[in-house]
Amino acid sequence: MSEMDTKKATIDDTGGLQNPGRRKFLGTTAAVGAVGAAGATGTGMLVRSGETSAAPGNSNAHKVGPGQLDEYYGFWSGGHSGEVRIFGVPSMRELLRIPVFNFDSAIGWGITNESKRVLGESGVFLNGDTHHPKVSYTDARYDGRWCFINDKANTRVGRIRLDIMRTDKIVTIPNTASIHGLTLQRVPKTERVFAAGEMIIPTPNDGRHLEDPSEYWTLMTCLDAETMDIKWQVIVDGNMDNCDTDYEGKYVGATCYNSNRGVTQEEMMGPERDWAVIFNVARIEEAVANGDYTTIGDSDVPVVDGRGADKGGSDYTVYIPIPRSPHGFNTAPPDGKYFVVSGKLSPTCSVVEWARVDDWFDGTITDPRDTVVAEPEVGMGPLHTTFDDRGNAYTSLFIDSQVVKWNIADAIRSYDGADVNYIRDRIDVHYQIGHLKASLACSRDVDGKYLASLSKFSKDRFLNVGPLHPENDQLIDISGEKMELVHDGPTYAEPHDALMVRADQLDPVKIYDREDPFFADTVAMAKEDGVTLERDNKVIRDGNKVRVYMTSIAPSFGITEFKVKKGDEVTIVVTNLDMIEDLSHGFALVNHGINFEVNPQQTSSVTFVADKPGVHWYYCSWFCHALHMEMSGRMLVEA
Ligand code: CUK
Ligand code: CUA
Repeated sequence: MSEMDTKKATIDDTGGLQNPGRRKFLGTTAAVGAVGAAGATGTGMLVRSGETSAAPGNSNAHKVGPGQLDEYYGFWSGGHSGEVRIFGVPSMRELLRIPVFNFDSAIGWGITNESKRVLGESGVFLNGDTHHPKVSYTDARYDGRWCFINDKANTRVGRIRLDIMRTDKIVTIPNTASIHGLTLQRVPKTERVFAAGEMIIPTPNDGRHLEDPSEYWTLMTCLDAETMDIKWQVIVDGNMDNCDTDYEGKYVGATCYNSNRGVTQEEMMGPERDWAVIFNVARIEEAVANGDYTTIGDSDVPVVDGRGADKGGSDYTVYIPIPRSPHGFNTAPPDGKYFVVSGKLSPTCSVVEWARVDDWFDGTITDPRDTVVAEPEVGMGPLHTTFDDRGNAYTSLFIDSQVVKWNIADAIRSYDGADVNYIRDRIDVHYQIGHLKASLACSRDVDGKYLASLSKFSKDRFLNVGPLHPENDQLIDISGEKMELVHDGPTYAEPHDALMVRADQLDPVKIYDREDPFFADTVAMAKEDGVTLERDNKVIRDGNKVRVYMTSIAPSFGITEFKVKKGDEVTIVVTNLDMIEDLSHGFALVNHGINFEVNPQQTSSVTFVADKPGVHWYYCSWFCHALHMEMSGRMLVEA
């Protein structure tokens, strides 16, 4: 720990901040309005002193030696790289990159027919922006079926199959723009996926109301987790940011930082209070069943009207006032009794009791603010909150570049007037922390062992690699009274969120099942051609369409030479007959922009036009054998 350039934060008795100047900075509307986010960043960077944080006594053996396996799978979003990454935790070793909305040269995502079927029409986009990976639940425990992920850039939701670790569904969400918050039903299991549209637009967005923001809206979308069909949408006041569900399968809620529905920064930051909006899923689905909905433009998705913030809510929604542009929305495990909304421009977190949300919908509470049971002051720029198994919350402080640990029960006592200090600890992070997530903290199995801190700046922590610095995803041991930084994890652009699943909660396959639906359409095509993929090496001509079926067994392709005519549409289908774990091949066709993976027992295919007469070599791109270099063949294209 001695090399750490950290300062030890001081905690005063009131649980407040050690630097009144900074508190004043953000507490003042004018100052915030004047400097905006960039100024806030600068302030965070300036307050660093040189003291060292030391926290002896934590119990975790966080060193993972060569050959040792990690305790957790970490699912990291890849931000505007458009992918999802799998880390081993606590080693923070990157194990896999799973392309979702992006193009991937290594495995041929966006090149193969199988990936193009998943990408669908939205495959014309080469970019995506993933923020919030969420692993599916059964009874609020990770069940290893799927990981869902949002695309903020192109308004999509993707699903990754966790048995093969490949994306199998991508859906473009209509009537709204920029899916940001994404969350899942926890109980009894994940049957619904909730996607929060962030940016307000005219509905329908067809050229009307261009210059009339009072006609801009956004919607919450519910998808069927199994089919990925869109079940319904709810139009809301304001906008939406992050979201989460309860532990009873009744509600989904989202933060709103733009209750004004403003279009400039000043307008968005204006109100002293924005809100968290909670959706009553059963009532919404009842309205849909009763035909009490509209549709927007060409879309046939049922849209229920959940507006009514001025009245506190509607039949379907309640709007809970929260100070100053709240950001994170996180339900506390293991029982999900409370959720915590992090204030962002307010130095507070708001704790809401889900049971009181019941009371509001039942009519026994009339003021939505009465659902709030605590509002602790935690520090400057609170963004997201995560939890341990001992009743503590951990909030990321963007401006302070800290994680603050506070006790929920004490915060509630303090809100009720008791003289207690709910702050337990603070630790500096490097720097400008966004999300943070403790191990299993979105599930009943929360274990309070590790916390990942996703920091936007790494500044002086790594060798200089030019103007684009890596991010720094730090790992903090939270098993003891004091938090202890145990690892710096440089990452590429730009994880927003992460979660950890216990290693025994996932069971990915090592070799494809020949019946796998991922390539079932390709298998069906072969069958129509009378081809048995597991045996045949055949070229089938069908007019100007040519289908080349070949096997691969290390170190050879089943076909090493085939001939087509210029202008033919060529489909190459490769089936890897190797049964040995880890024996993947690749198929790269020189000067054709083609490369893709063929893992053990997998079938992969690509379709292109042979538009260049001549000899074109193909080769295996995954090092597989001593004769890997010789694993090649030629496509002969007649003029
Ligand atoms: S986030 Cu998406 S803007 Cu705080 Cu969940 Cu980074
Ligand atoms: Cu097959 Cu390299």
